[in-house]
Amino acid sequence: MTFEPKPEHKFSFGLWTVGNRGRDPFGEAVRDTLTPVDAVKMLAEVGAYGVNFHDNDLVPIDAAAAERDSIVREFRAACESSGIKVPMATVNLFYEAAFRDGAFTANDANVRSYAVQKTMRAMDLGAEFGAETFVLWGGREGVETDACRRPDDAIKRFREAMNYLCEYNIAQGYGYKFALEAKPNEPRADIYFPTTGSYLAFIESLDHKEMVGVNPEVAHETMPGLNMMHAVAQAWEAGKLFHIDLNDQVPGRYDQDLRFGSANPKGAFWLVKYLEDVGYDGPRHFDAHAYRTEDFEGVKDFARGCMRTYLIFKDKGERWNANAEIKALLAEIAATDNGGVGAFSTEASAGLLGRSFDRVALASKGLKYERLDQLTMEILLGVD
Ligand code: GCO
Ligand code: MN
Ligand code: MN
Repeated sequence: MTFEPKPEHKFSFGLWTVGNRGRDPFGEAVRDTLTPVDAVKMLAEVGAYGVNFHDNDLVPIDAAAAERDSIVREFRAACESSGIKVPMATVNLFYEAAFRDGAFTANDANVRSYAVQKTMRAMDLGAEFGAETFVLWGGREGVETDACRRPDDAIKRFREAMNYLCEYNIAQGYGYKFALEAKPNEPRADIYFPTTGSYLAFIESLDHKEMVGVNPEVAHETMPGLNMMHAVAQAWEAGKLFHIDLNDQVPGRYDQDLRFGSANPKGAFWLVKYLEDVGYDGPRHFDAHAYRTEDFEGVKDFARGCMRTYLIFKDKGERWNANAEIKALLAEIAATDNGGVGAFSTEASAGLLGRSFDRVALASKGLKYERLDQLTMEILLGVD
């Protein structure tokens, strides 16, 4: 097993991930600026498939039209010569002071309009590179104090912006799928739509709900102690898993953006196995960054590590599925799953009410999940 990343694995990185300079609230940058063109070359070198960007990762916010055009030309040439795709684009609605009270949900209508305009322009930019998915992460859509607005007004404003952007997508013929990315907090004390599940419910209220799905992130579900794989499974079951952000995180801490699989390898294993078992075929986007201790070589180690860990878990998942003892235990589980209540009818419900269940017998046998989990651990620990 070489665990070499190949284009068909669809591994992608954001410009902001490999370009992260190690700045944090307590200290300045420790690495040099990585230009977008150099980032693309590096991603090709380590075997990635794609690169993603926020509008201003590529084009500075105050660039004149001519500068924008030459940046786009140069970046496209770099992508083409190194065979790197742009599967996803996004918009930065968090960095500028104008967004200090939110973007689509800000109280000032001019801020909201500016945010929608900036998003339309970012959609134009992504479309120039053939991006198929447009991610929206509402990092500033939240509060420190609930005195400032009613949260349901924020939801209504977010809906208005999404409906507008879907119409723009149609009018321009871009064919984007929007992927909404939830996060519970950071940089705001509380961010609206704190979980993937919140967005899944909200999407149903949109004019073009078929155009909008989710972009769950490991760290964002893990910060509040939730199970990422369960969030992903709910999105998948709803036909809404349009993108995914892979990284790692210890629950309850600040937003760590650790290398994929490095904090909770077992959770990462179940996630990879799930994605592979159901046949998710979108990009595997690593939204993480190298430790602050690293130089440029360390950033490559980080990027290679994310992809290698994914591929190792993919292999472990195949071993899990093929393991004879695991298969036998799963067959025992499946044998008990014979029927269920089925669809409601008056007769069927009368039948169900008339059945007698021996509830003591129902709990008479151990379920062997200890053994099943130990077999899982032995595969993970490499002694199977
Ligand atoms: C974060 C987020 C971002 C978004 C990105 C794409 O915690 O900062 O994960 O990295 O994914 O802005 O929209
Ligand atoms: Mn994040
Ligand atoms: Mn993210």
